[in-house]
Amino acid sequence: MNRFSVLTGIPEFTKGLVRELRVRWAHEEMGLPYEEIRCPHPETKKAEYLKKQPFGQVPYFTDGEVEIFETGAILLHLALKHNKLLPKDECERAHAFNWMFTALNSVEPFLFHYFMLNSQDPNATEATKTKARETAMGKLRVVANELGEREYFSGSFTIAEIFMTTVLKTAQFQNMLLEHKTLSDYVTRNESRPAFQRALAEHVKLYE
Ligand SMILES: N[C@@H](CCC(=O)N[C@@H](CS)C(=O)NCC(=O)O)C(=O)O
Repeated sequence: MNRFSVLTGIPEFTKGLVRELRVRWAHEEMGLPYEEIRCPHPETKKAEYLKKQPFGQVPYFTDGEVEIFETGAILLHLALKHNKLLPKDECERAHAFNWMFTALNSVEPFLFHYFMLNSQDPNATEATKTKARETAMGKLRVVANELGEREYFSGSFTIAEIFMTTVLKTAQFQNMLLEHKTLSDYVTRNESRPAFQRALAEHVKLYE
């Protein structure tokens, strides 16, 4: 049985935004059973946990002898092992990889940087925050332009869409999609998938 770590004892505002949701969602889309390993927040910084996830974060993941801890690697492992959520065609598959890494490399770090400055760093100046927001908004403009009126970035629903949706959800949370209706519709459309709804229903139990 696949297992992965999830956080408990974290603030309410993180509901729906924690990266373990990607792993749950992928399992639900692929029809794979899983077990969650609940970890109270301070426990993830202790030596025992750091053996599994050296940054002290969630999730780490195990599938038999496979023990890994990056959501990108976890979803790639699942997609390749089970031959699901990736196109068979080489060119289309390469595009799915491209959009997955766009979400993780070219968009997420900038949204996260702005989030940290804006809400977690009391010493950040207004000028620094404005600059970080502008940079992140620039990334969103590119992404919106690339999606255009299309339904998916990668041509069909692949793991790339799980990454892009969860990354854009953090932009939506920061009111950064107000001028990009196509992106907020994209998030809503993917969130309405039954597999996402099942994953979310399990995730929110962590806050009860
Ligand atoms: N690159 C990692 C990032 C993992 C990550 O940032 N996890 C966050 C939750 S979304 C976490 O555990 N934060 C708590 C902390 O850093 O103490 C991945 O995608 O798996």
